[in-house]
Amino acid sequence: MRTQIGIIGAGPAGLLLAHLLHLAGIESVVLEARSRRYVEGRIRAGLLEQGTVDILTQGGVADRLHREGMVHEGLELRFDGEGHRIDLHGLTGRRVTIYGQQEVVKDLIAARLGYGGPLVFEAEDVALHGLDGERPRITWREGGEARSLDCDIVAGCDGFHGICRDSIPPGHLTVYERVYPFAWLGILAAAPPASHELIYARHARGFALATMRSPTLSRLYLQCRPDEDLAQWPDSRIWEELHRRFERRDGARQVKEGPILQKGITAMRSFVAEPMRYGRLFLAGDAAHIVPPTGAKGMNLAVADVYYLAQALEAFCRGQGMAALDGYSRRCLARIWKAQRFSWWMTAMLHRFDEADAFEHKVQLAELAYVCESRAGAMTLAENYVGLPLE
Ligand code: RFL
Ligand code: PHB
Repeated sequence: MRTQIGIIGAGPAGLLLAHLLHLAGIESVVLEARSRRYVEGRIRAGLLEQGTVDILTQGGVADRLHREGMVHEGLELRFDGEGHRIDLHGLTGRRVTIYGQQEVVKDLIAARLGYGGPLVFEAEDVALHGLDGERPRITWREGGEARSLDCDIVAGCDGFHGICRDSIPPGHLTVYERVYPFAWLGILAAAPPASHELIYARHARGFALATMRSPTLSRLYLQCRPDEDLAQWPDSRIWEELHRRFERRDGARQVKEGPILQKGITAMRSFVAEPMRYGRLFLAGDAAHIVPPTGAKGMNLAVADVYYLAQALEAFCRGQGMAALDGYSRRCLARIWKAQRFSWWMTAMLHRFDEADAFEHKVQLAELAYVCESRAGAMTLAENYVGLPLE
């Protein structure tokens, strides 16, 4: 088999890249390790920057997003038992949209299958060969049968635990990493959201976030230990802890309880591998970088990467040589590092650090107060949260 672009991974990055290439008349094959059911059911991100919505809209895959997505113009920071609204739209003129990542993935899979684009699920033992030459080859097994694909370029969109980054020989990548001493316990519950906007709460017992998927589905997160055992968290303990962390001075209980449909623990990490390229392999999304979810940047960065990669691949496929592809990594990383800084900053400002002393604790509260009381402080949060421009 032969194609122009071999894409590893059918997450938001791989599927959107395949779609943007299709719109530009470029052929690709997408290989995914998991089943369609699994990738469509994987609950993860939920917050889309306006730039992400614009890319999906221009790509013609946002009809359902515009029908079902919830547009937000602000968010709440809660600390010391009081809420403070950050007026994202008033400050920046931009909005964000709540729409589950798995819904984006479903829409992109439907689009891909709708025009008959090759998309292989349950591809086993995917391996890359000849990346430093002009004709890279991808091999895998499908239903026990050995398969291979020759291509011009390989796009590594296989997430943090994929094989693409590890296919780069030692010594070619520089890795920057920070692992945080806590994780998030996340639940999806059949209950109306606590508020019409997201609430980011800093509490002495730890951070908590109240977000949503629809007017009847809440998504709630609690800071927990990195090695937390879910078995120690029966539903009643989760609700009790949520009520305490969102507590208000007036004693009002805002979090609404309902049947818990899903529970999980998410590790918190900052990670960047540079450059996002080796020979004819180009990395995009979580395969190259991870951010802690506090800034809601992970999926948005994946979308920005493939937007740039699709442009560079178009130039390459039109016969303009490697120049645009040579600039890909640098162009992405300039934006990625700003999102890394923002995600790290939001994480530091809102979480409980066990080793922090009384001085650091006071500084953390002063920083929150500054962000809420100063227009410049609020703007720093708002312009990063809604997404820096995609130049
Ligand atoms: P994905 O989504 O991990 O997709 C990679 C795909 O590659 C497949 N794969 C392979 N395929 C073939 N061969 C192999 N050897 C393979 N190995 C892996 C995988 O099965 C998978 O289908 O990466 P991608 O496309 O780069 O997308 C990145 C996003 O998924 C990620 O950044 C976000 O989910 C992060 N994130 C958030 N991002 C946001 O923008 N806004 C948010 O509100 C937000 N909240 C979150 C989040 C991530 C979370 N978790 C669970 C990590 C909240 C949470 C709790
Ligand atoms: C989510 O809706 O899952 C979500 C929203 C904002 C975040 C993280 C997760 O910062």
